[in-house]
Amino acid sequence: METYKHLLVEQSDGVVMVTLNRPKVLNALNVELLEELDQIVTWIQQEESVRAVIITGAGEKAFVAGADITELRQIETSIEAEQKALRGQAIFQKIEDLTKPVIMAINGFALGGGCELAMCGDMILASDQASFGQPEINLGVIPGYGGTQRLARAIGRNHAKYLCMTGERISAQEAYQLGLVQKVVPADQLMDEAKRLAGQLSKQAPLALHFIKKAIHNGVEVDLKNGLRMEASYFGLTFHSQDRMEGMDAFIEKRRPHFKGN
Ligand code: CO8
Repeated sequence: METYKHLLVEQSDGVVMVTLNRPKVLNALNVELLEELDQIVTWIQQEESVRAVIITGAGEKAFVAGADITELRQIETSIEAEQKALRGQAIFQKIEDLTKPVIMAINGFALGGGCELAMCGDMILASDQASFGQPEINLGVIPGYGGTQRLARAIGRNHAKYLCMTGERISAQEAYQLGLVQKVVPADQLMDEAKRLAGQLSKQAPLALHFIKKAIHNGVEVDLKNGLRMEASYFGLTFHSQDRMEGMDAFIEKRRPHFKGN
């Protein structure tokens, strides 16, 4: 594994924790950090021993307070802005497409690019001190790392329009009520809960986890009939694995399954 300037990476028992580490600027996403994120995601995907991922932010205040506005200020043309948005989108997509479960542990502000990054995880766990929002409108621009698209899919068009058009921040509790966040926990319990959840996921059958992600991601983009067809096909594919024999044998033998990922 490489060493990184803006990321802290810890690995134990099949779980990798990536901490975005620019706390002086509330972990704002600059180009260097994004490229490092791309590298670590490539490594995570390739590394068989990694069975679950946690992404969080350094410090007590922020997960990520958005793209780095000092860098955005220097963009000179529409083409350059578009290219930078596309590059960030591609990196975020790579996170969403990881075949392993990704928990976003939101320890504070998740704004702009931070909210967009959070939405690329499989589940969002938030501290009760966290807040979410798409404040790009206050800068005279729109979300560029997927905010208009993933937010509308996550909470519906009207709530997404409200948040993007007003730029208002919402609390973790409100985000939970909207269905953006899956669980809110007291701030001092966030990392313990993220590790507990990651530990649980790291012991599930990897192929089945992968196909659940794929079926849900691909399924929501098509009509129900085709989504169901897709589900049946992925269901069939899980029957190629040793893990499904292990899961079913363990049930019959009244013991815990030991999934190996084959
Ligand atoms: N970029 C750069 N620096 C930042 C950012 C940011 N997004 N957010 C905070 N900082 C810096 C501040 O400038 C400050 O630095 P300094 O100490 O040197 O003055 C430091 O972090 C601490 O911030 P504050 O003093 O402002 O802390 P407060 O507690 O008073 O406020 C807030 C916290 C409310 C989070 C406030 O910092 C804020 O509003 N930040 C900006 C939030 C924002 O607008 N985010 C959206 C950015 S745009 C975006 O994400 C677009 C994504 C798509 C881009 C696609 C093309 C590239």
